[in-house]
Amino acid sequence: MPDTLAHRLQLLQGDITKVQADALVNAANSSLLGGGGVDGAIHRAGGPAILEDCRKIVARQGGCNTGEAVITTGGNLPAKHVIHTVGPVWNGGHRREPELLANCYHNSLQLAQEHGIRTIAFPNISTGIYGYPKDKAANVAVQTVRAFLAQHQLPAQVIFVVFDAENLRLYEEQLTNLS
Ligand code: AR6
Repeated sequence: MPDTLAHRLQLLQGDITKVQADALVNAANSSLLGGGGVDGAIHRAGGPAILEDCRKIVARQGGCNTGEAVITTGGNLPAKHVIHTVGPVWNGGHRREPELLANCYHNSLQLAQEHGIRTIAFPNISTGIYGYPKDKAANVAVQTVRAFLAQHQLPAQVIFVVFDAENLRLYEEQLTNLS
């Protein structure tokens, strides 16, 4: 990977709600009304303003389809915005899961770019409750983000935030293979 692209990718382990970035991505569900995992953590830390914005989006467009993304305030989070995207539920891999997961990353980055966002942090979408195999998901995430950055100036920085040791190892592997 060209040096300039490698510098635009960062890896962090920890709680995404603590990350200083212009936008955090939330692994939401299509209701946009909250849930467990990282979704629960983001709504808890960000407070009711996020849910208020989500309700307005639901009133306008009835939720968010798998692979699509919407943007709200970051409420009390250090991040100004939250981009909510809906990952696919893993169903064996033959129900367009890779394409839908790639859409999550691509559409979140597209929305970030449209809002002039310079730094964006992603959790490992679909790899918790939705059961997507972590190695396959890491590959889709890194390849999709890399392809987007190669074509666009913004976002300038993308931070992959891993929570568990297995994802840390997988992302280290993916990012090393690229450099
Ligand atoms: N910071 C960073 N990563 C986290 C955090 C955190 N605070 N908490 C969990 N993770 P999941 P999904 C990691 O289950 O699989 C919700 O109920 C976690 O270890 O949050 O896309 C939604 O409402 C895993 O690697 O999201 C949906 O119904 C990754 O975040 C459903 O879960 C994603 O795990 C979405 O399932």
